[in-house]
Amino acid sequence: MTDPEMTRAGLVALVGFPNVGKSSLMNRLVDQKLSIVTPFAQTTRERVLGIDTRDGVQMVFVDTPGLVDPRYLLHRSMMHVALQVIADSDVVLLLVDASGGVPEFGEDVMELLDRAPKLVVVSNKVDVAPADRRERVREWSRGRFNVDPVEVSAVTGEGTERLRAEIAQRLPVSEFLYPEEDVSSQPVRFFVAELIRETVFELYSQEVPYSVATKVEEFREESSPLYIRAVVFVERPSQKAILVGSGGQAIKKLGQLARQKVEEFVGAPVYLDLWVKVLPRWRKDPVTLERLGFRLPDAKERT
Ligand SMILES: Nc1nc2c(ncn2[C@@H]2O[C@H](COP(=O)(O)OP(=O)(O)OP(=O)(O)O)[C@@H](O)[C@H]2O)c(=O)[nH]1
Ligand SMILES: [Mg+2]
Repeated sequence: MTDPEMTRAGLVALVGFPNVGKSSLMNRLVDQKLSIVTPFAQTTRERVLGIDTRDGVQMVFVDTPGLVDPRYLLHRSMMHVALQVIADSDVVLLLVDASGGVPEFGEDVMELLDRAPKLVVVSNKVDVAPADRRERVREWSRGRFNVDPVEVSAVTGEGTERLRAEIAQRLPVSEFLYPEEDVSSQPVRFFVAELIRETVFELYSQEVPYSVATKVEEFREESSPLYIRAVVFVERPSQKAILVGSGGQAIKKLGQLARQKVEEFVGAPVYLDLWVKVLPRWRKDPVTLERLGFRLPDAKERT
């Protein structure tokens, strides 16, 4: 047994603009592919938990959707999740893409970040960032938050051990929050749905994936191969036609690639029964969003 007086544990939020590498860094820190990664912005839509327990320290990472100006009700849900996570965490990792520009956050976000008691600015993608850009992030971090950034690459792993040490020293002395062997508190169904959605990003042109939501509707663990029935929701019949493709070729490819990822994730053979359904305007409709499992801000915040 680990002595609870000697252990540290807490929630570690990963926040920042879309596409800065939040999900990639979480996967790197937990040594597992838990959160989906694509070259496109606004991939992550919900909070994704990744737990890492080693050397008497338990870090419960919370990957979040990018901080965006909401255009859809779905975006409001995404923003709400990110802000809530900042407020709830023990340590906040604010990620910046060192190969891009420095972010300008709105007042509401800045206020929350200023109040976040333990903020670590993380300059990511240093493997591809020129020296002058890295320097700009340093200046920005010192100017805005009065701290030096920790420079890392989620892709090569450079700097991540230092980051781990910076996180550990900021975590409160506490018993572990989850059993030591847990890697997430989310159900396998969630990860399966996410892997299907990631594959949609890989196979279809940029507009379609943003209209897609995925849900696992049946998961028969006792069958061999595992039987999983999942639905890919789109907003319009024309998108359904694109997803299915002529003679069902496209959906077949999607099913095959997604099945391989799911098999790797669950470590067992899988029968993936994939369906496409039209759910008109689901990104804008509170009822369908909630049915798909998105948490919405209170009605008064939705205006
Ligand atoms: N070269 C390089 N690319 C990276 C690094 N980290 C992430 N990327 C790439 O950046 C892109 C976005 O990565 P994600 O991890 O999906 O970014 P995110 O911040 O989670 O994005 P959203 O969920 O859309 O907000 C992907 O193509 C990654 O492979 C890094 O350290 N170096
Ligand atoms: Mg992400």
